[in-house]
Amino acid sequence: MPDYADAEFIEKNEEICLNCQYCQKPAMPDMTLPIWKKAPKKEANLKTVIFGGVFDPIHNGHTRTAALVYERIKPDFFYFVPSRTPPHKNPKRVTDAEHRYNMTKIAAESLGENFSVSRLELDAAGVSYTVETLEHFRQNGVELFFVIGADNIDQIASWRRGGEIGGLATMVIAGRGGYEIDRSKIPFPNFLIIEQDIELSSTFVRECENKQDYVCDGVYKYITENNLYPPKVKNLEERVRETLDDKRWRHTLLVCDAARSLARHYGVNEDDAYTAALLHDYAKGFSLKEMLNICAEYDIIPDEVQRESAALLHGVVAEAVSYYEFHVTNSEILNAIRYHTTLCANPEPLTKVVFLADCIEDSRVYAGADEIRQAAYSDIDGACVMALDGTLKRLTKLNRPVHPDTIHAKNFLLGDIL
Ligand code: DGI
Ligand code: FE
Ligand code: FE
Repeated sequence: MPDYADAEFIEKNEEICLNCQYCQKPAMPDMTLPIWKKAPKKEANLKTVIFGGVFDPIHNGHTRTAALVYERIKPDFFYFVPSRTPPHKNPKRVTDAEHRYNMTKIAAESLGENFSVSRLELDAAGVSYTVETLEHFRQNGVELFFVIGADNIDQIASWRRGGEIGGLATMVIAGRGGYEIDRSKIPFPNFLIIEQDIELSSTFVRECENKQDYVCDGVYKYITENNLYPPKVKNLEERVRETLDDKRWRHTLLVCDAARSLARHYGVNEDDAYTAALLHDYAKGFSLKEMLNICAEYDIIPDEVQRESAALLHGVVAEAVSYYEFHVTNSEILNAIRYHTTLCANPEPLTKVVFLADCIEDSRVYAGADEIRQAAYSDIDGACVMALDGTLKRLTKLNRPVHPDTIHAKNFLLGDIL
C-alpha cells in the first residue's frame, strides 16, 4: 500500500489525476442519489474527498483545510458531510442540523463550485457512523479520501468498527498549528498529512465575540440573522462580583443574608430580598461623574442634593442599571434598591428590609448597631427610625445636607409609630 505522506507517491499519483487539463471533469452528482448512479464511468478511479464534521459552525480552519486538501488531491468530488447526531457529542447541545447544513452550504459555496455538501447523514434515520458513511461513498470506481483532524487519530479506534475505517479510505490528516503529529503512531495503511496554520475550534468560535474574524462572511451573516450563538448570559452574581471590590462584595453577601433573614421573619418574598440586596450597592464604586453620566444616559434627573453626593446617588444609579441592563422589572425590588440609603415616605416592606439589612449586616460595627439589630426583628419601623436617627446625627456632625427622602421616611415612620 502506498504511503501518501511520501512525496514521490503524490507526484506519481498525479500522473493519473482526473482533474487535470487533459481529462474532462464530471459534473457534480446529485447527492440524493448514490454517487455511482450519477457519476459518469471512468476508466480510472474517481477521487472523492469526504470531510465529515459537526460544523457547529463551519469556520475558517475547516475551509482552509478543505482548500488545501483540494489543492493536494485534486479530487473529482469534494463533500462536506455534516453529521446529524454525532455519537460522541450530546445531541441536545449541538445546533439544529438544518442550520449547520445551511452554514456548511454557504461556506462550501464560498470555496467554489468544486465543493458541495452531502445530506447523507442528516437524512439518515438515527445516528450515522463514519464507517457507514464511507461505505456509502465507496462504490465502484471511487477512490475515497477521508479528512480527519490530527487530534482525532487516537479516537478512531473507539469509533464503531473503527478498525475498518483506515481500510476504506486514504486518511487525510489535517494538522493544526501547534499540534505535533507523530507519524510512527499513525495507525492507517494509507494516509497523507495536510498541515495548516489556522488553529481554531468550533467551541472557540461559538463563544468568542468577534465571530466575523473566524467564519466566512456568508456564515457570519447567517449566524447573526438566526441568532445562533447568543452570548452566554452571565448570572447576576457574576456580574455584580466582577464590578465590586472584595470589601464591597463581602458586605453585599452579608446584606443578602440579613435581607433574606429579615424577609423570612416578616413574610416578605425572600428571593426578591436577595435580588435587591445583591444589587443595592452595584454602583457604589462608580465615581460621581460616572453616576451622573449613567443618569444622563437614562434620562434620570437627580435632584440638587443627589447631584452633589455619590453616597446619595449610588442607589438611584443601581436601580437604573438593574432595570435597563439586568432587566429587573419588579417595582418593589427596584424601589428597595433606589431607597436603600435614605428610605422614603411610605416605604414598602421590601424597602425597609433591604434598608435595615444594609445597616445591621454582621460586619457593621458602629455605636448603636446592636440595638438596631435587636429591634429589627421585633419592630421593623422602630429599627428603621433608629437607623435614620444615626444617619441624621452623623450628617449633622459632618454638616452635610439631609436628603428630603431621609426626612420624609422618618416623619412617615414616626406617624406610624405614634
Ligand atoms: O452603601 P453603604 O455604605 O452600604 O450604605 P448606604 O447606602 O446606607 O450609604 C451610607 C452613606 O450614605 C453614608 O455615608 C451616609 C450617606 N447618607 C445617608 N443618608 C443621607 C446621606 N448623605 C446625605 N448627604 N444625606 C442623607 O440624607
Ligand atoms: Fe449603599
Ligand atoms: Fe450597602
